[in-house]
Amino acid sequence: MHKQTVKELTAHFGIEKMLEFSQNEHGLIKAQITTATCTAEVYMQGAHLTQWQPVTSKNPVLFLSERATFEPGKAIRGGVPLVFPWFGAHKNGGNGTSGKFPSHGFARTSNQWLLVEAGRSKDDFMMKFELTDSDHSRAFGWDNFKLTYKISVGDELELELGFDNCSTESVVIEEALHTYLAVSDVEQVSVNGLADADFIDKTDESKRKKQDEKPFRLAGETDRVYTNHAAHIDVEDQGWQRKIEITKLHSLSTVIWNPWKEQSAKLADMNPDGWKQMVCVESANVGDNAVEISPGKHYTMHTCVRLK
Ligand code: TA6
Repeated sequence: MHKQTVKELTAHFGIEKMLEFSQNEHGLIKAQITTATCTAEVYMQGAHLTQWQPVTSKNPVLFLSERATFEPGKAIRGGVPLVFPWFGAHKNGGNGTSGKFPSHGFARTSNQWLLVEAGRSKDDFMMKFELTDSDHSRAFGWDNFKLTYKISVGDELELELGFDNCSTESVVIEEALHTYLAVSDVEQVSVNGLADADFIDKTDESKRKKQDEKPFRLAGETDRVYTNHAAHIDVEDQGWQRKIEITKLHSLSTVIWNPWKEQSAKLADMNPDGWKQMVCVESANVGDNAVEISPGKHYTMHTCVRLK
């Protein structure tokens, strides 16, 4: 598989001062987007959006750990990691991103992503990436597929993840747009849109529980997979006097995660107090809501993040 170089990306897609490419000391290539409405950054590895900042917002919208690593094969802590084709630890084991079956699948650390389209669309800027089967994916038992990931940035953020089953068999995928939202102080935040929803509490032996009707305020380690949940989420941030709305299409799982103090301290790529500045609100299809896709068929999940 040919890997696009900075030179090739710049020649094919570069737009002076609007879309520029650079490479860090570890060889990771980053796209820097600057438009009248926003700035954004996307790493080619994992097609990983690490920053999206509308010019109207004085505070960051996406959280990016100050200790995040930007090295080949390592997941970046923050922005929107792309979870595919399994969520969490693989049933065959391997919890770390370096394990045989890396946590959250192989897509987010793959250097096989190709940029296939980039350009302006109205006030937004759109980039389309593709990941197809390779020796890398076949090592995990995944062949004959194409993943298409469209990122549109402007005063809103739109993400669209499409899967094409190019094989002759049905496949079951898990997927998540593992969005790290930046907040002033997670203890001053309430999450609306979960009332009465069923969830799996991964901090309590994966027990199945039901959300009450009150706005959800995080008060400790939180790791919940809401099932059959299609509703939109509002994250109200008292400290920054703002609301972030996450809407979605064709996603029936919503994951809410914050490691809190104790678990955060175990993450080498997170400041000890990093947990206070973030909450993950993930549009997903996982577990009970994993998606079966027939041969030759396609499935696309959408999510939109906007400041209100
Ligand atoms: O989405 C929540 C979760 O599955 C948590 O259990 C925690 O593992 C988090 O993802 C981060 O996973 P990572 O592999 O990026 O450290």
